[in-house]
Parts: sequence; structure tokens; C-alpha cells
Amino acid sequence: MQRRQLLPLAAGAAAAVALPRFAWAQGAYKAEYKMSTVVPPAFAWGKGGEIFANLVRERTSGRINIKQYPGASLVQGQQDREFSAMRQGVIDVLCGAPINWSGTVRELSAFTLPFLLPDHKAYDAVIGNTALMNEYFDMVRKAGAEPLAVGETGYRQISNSKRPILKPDDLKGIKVRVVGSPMYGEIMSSMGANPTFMSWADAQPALASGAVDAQENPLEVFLAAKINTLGQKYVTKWNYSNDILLYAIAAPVWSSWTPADQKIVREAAQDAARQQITLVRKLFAEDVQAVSALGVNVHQPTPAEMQEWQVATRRTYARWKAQIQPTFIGKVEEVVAKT
Ligand code: X2X
Repeated sequence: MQRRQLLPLAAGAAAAVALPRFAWAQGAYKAEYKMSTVVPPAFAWGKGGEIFANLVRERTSGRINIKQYPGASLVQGQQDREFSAMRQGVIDVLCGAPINWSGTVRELSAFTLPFLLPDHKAYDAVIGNTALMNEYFDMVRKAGAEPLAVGETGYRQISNSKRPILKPDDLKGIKVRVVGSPMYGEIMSSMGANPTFMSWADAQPALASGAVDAQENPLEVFLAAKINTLGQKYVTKWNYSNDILLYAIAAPVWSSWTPADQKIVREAAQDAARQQITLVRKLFAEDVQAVSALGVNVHQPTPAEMQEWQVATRRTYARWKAQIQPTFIGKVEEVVAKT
């Protein structure tokens, strides 16, 4: 409605004078659309946000100006508040990991179950499955945002300051910082570690002071944040969880744009997501070498060790599958089983 009222404005100034003043206010584009990212463009997923904002600015000739706020600064660093802040109108554009929003929209964290997506082949089969992703996108719409595209935040690996982690028992007594979902906490506690929930902003000082011994993040994050300088000496590349990077627009913002601009923005997000995935995978392919070169001990589990991790997390997996979205996750499992 508002959009239709606005369209004649583009045709000429004469039409504009004829319209009541409130039509401008309701339908006008904002000078700036606020995009939250947890990490800045020095990290692959922050970069994915930057690429998107730049493409949108270029392709709309500046009509849609997306400004990136890294460090989740729009929510004072509390990344778990991003989704509710988006619903309240504080954030217009999301470019983030749904695991961070699992307290608000648990079903969106469906991809993060331990060892659900064992490798990139499985990951691609899932995000490339149109029926599955349409179902997921419908969940995003129900939650109040228009989903545009899916990138990859990256396989999460555990690091610590104490000892090599080769088997579940090695985690006993290790204090580990976890993020987002209580599921990550339960994965750790089920194996005897002591998890503490913390935002990314708080994680680095906690590692530096020794308040926690361990953390889990993609190795590109480890490298970009120089986590090795915070006493983290041992890494296990166990690929236990990989979240999507979801590009989405707050529903009221989305509906304030013309269909032509919506199309541009959607395509820009798809292009940005493709570039972001290429970047994150290039870094993934090089990360063992890059982290080892810093003098960090990197362990790559054998198939038998991988089996042990899966067995150790099986019960937590089942519990959280039931709590998150069992039907949808069942379909994800079917797609993965065929890879
Ligand atoms: O806080 C983290 O560990 C991070 C950057 O990986 C997320 O936002 C999930």
C-alpha cells in the first residue's frame, strides 16, 4: 500500500506535492539500515557482511545504504540479543549465526547439532536442497525476518591451554567458554568439561586471564583473533558443529522496499554468500598449516577417534534434536545420509 502510494513520486515532483505528508514518512527509505555482525570484516563472516552491504549500495545507487555494526555493538556485544533487537526495530539487517539466537528462535539453530553435517559435501547438499531450505526460510519468516541467502560460519574446533584433546575423557575438568545455545554447554558437560556461557567480547579477556581454559570456534576466527596469544596451545580439528551464516532483513523493512529493490537486495545477498563461502573454505583448507606455524599443536582426529566423539555426543544429539525441530532435522539427516 505505502509502496504503491510512493511509486508515483518517482515519476515526478508534481505527484509528490499532491500526496499527504504522512505518505512520505511511512514509505520513505531510511538514510541508513543497521546491520549487526558479531565479528568485523577481518573475519570471513564479517567480510560476508561487508561484501553484501557494498553490493547493495552499488546496485541500488545508494538508495539502500546498509551500515555494518561489528562486535554486535547495536546490542552492546550481547550477540544472543540480536534477533530480539531485530524484532524491536533496533537492527534492520542480520548477517549472523542462528546459534546465537537460539534463546529466541531455537528452531533456527537446527544445523548446529554435533556432527550433523560431517563435511562440506553434506553441508552443500543441505543448503542446496531447495525443498529443505524453503522449509527453513519459512521458519525465518514466521520468526519475523525475510531470509535472503545462506553462507557458512565454519566448522568449529576446540582449543585449550592445558593438553591435547584426543578423546572425550581428555575434556574432564577443562573450563570451556561456549556461546549461544545451551546445547553447546551440554555437549561439553556430558563429557566432563565445565562450560561457561559468554559473549565473544567477554571470551577473549577470559582466555587471557585464565578464567577459562578452552574455547571453540572456526580456526579462521582463531587466526584472525590471534587466540594463540591468549595461551591457547592445543587445537583439535574435530569439525563438531557448523552453523549457517544467515542473511535476513527485518520484515517491516523488507516490506517497505519496492519489489525491484527487493530483487536487487536478494541477489546481492546470494552473491555475497557465495563469495563468503569461497573465502571461508579457502581459509579452512589452509588452517591446519597456518595454526601449526604459530607453534600451536593441532590434532586431526583419526576415523576411529571421530567415531568416539560421535558416540560420546549421541545422547545430547537426541535430546536436542527433540527440542529444536525433530521433523525438520530428520529431513536434514535424510539429505546427509545420501551424500
Ligand atoms: O562468539 C563466537 O564464538 C562466535 C564469534 O563464533 C559466534 O558468534 C558464534
